[in-house]
Amino acid sequence: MGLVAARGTLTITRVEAIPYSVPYRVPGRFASGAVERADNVLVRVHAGDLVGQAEAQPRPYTYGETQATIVAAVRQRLGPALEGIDPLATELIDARCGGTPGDRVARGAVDLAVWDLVGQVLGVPCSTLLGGFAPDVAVAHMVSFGEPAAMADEAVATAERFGIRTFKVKVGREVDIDLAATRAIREALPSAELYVDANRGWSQEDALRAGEPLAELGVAAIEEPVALEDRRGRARLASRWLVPLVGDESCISLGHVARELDDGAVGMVSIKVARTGFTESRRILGLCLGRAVPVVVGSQYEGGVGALATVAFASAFAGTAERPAEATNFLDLADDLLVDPPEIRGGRMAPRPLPGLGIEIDDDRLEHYRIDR
Ligand code: MUC
Ligand code: MG
Repeated sequence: MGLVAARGTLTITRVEAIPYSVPYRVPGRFASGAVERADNVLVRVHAGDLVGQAEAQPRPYTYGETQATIVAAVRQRLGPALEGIDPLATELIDARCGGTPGDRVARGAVDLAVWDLVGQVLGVPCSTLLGGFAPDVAVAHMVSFGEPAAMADEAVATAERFGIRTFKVKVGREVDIDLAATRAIREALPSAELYVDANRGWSQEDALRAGEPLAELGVAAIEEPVALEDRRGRARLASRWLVPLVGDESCISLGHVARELDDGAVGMVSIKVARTGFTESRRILGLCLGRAVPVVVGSQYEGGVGALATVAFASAFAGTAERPAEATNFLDLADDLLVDPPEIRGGRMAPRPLPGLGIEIDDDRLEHYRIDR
């Protein structure tokens, strides 16, 4: 079926939100919170016989959303707003889902599921639809809080098993512990690329104290050092540090990114498809390219379903493929919903060469882990 024939012949009939809970092998622990289980929501957008799918990860400490609010937003507002629309009309769908400042992760997942559907309708992988820049991308692994030696062991094991060479070290505790953890990983992996993420855990003084020794340890970037409200402080640190200050929680939408760039508060932007879908993430990328500000494709501890979306976006554009994408923390899960986990070889991941995102859910596992019956 060609594009012209496809348009208008298919409409979205139903949107499902299925909450599920998968245990972690290595819980995600960081300055702003913790992820002890993957209490996520599987979003399914139906049109004809096709189903677009995506995963929403609630992060109450970042967006105020919980598993329950995501389920409610999809079931009560976003799903009904999409019924009857041509799934190829992604801008119309985005407009229908907008209009509120909240529900970011719910809206991000709906957008990703719609794009998965679009790819299936057209018979093209999302990575190709979005831009098809690279066949694969290098990936970065986030190392959660633990004893410094244990964090180094985790990084070494991940490097040895998957060939990963880039690690984002969670900091934002006591500066001395942060430095000890970063040093332990640096000593264990002397040639690895390291950057750190404080998740707003430092005071301005902590950040000033940590910046120089971290640079001496060869840290390539420092993410979200201080409180969100401290816009001047962020700008001060950004102008002082020789390495870029990465905006994550301060850059959760196109408007936020514009403000942070105007403030001179960030030198790199974390784009997370889990919160801005493909539609708004692409706009954020354009804004950053227009200001010559580099981006990193970030993660919110996605499972395998989310990782496939992250890698599809990261590989689609020159501006995203040039840096390792954070797509590997599905490795921390004790189990997953996918029939086959994404593969990482030589520190790289490829989007699935299948229509849409190539998500194949294991029905038995979904039945086992869903919590709505
Ligand atoms: C990050 O970059 O901050 C922390 C919380 C979350 O949702 O994702 C992480 C990663
Ligand atoms: Mg971050």
